[in-house]
Amino acid sequence: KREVPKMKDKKIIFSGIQPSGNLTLGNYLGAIINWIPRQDEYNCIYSIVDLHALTVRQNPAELRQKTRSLLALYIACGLDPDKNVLFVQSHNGAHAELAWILNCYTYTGELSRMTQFKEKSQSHADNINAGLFTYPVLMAADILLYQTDLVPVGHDQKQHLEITRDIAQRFNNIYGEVFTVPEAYIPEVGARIMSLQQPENKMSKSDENPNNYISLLDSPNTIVKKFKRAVTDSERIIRYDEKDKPGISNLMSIYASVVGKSYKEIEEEFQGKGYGDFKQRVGEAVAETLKPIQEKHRELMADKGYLDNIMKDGAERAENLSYRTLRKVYKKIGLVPRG
Ligand code: ATP
Ligand code: LTN
Repeated sequence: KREVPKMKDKKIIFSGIQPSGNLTLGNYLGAIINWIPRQDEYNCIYSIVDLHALTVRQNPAELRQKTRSLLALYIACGLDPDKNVLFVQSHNGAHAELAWILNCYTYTGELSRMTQFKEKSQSHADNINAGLFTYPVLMAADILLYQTDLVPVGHDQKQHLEITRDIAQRFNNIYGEVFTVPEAYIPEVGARIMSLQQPENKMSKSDENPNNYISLLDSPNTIVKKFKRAVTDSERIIRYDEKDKPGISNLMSIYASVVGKSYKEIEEEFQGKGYGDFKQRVGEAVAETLKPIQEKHRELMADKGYLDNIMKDGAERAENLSYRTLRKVYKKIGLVPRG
């Protein structure tokens, strides 16, 4: 039996990813890669946020499969289930409960300014549901339930972290110090991996065109092919310039994150070489990085009992950690204790 970490013996990290598709290289470099080195220093809690995924219509069988696969990927990427609480969001009812309450402390005006809401409303114009609108409130509940100090995410979540902080501060101003006000951790390189075919858009796992993203489960051949086809420019010089060379700059930030080189070192490595050589090398480097993850993922997916056990255990630990905050909130706002 795994131990429930004490609430404040170390600082707390919380983050989550939606099981809305196969993880992309963007999710890996923007988020997960920054989760791995912190497992000893912090108490880390990582969720598979299936309730968030429901804001876009999901196929039930696929959602179930993707949820398990994402748990296996968390572990395959290097998250040790003994050191981190890994759990499925819907397994802890406290998330939905706190989200309802926080909805009553969040203004529709601030929600309507969220860029993710605006973007998803455009890409899913036939299903602009209320869940999509209040998505950031559920995310605030995820984070605030655990008295989180630090939230490692990609750049696209910056605005959601700001609203989370606003909600926490607003609540604390009325009722006293109930919530820790969390900080975002957004990496310098890799926080905004762009689409391979449309480098002005972010790489997204729910993109309709698989050539736009690298899935962590793509075969080495597919990975190299997708990089070879990536949209670049006509200058034929490998240098970092996000504005005028978004395609090449994106490939450079991927390569920089994967091999740990600076942009300057990359420019030197490929001086006098063509885009073809560069793309080939980026593809190979990514394929090499993903190979051990894919092998571990395959092994884990074959062991349903093991994954079920981790999920069950994670849910219990998450529940234990979060109920203290939820009870405190209920008490502060005047709900009668059940006794
Ligand atoms: P969807 O396409 O379903 O909206 P997504 O690929 O954007 O999904 P999320 O589940 O929303 O992924 O995000 C999980 C984590 O990955 C978040 O921390 C997010 O900031 C990060 N992330 C997502 N896309 C990128 C990207 N292109 N570059 C860097 N980080 C990213
Ligand atoms: N909203 C995030 C996923 C997410 C999350 C969270 C991230 C849901 N709850 C809590 C960090 C902390 C997204 O769309 N990427």
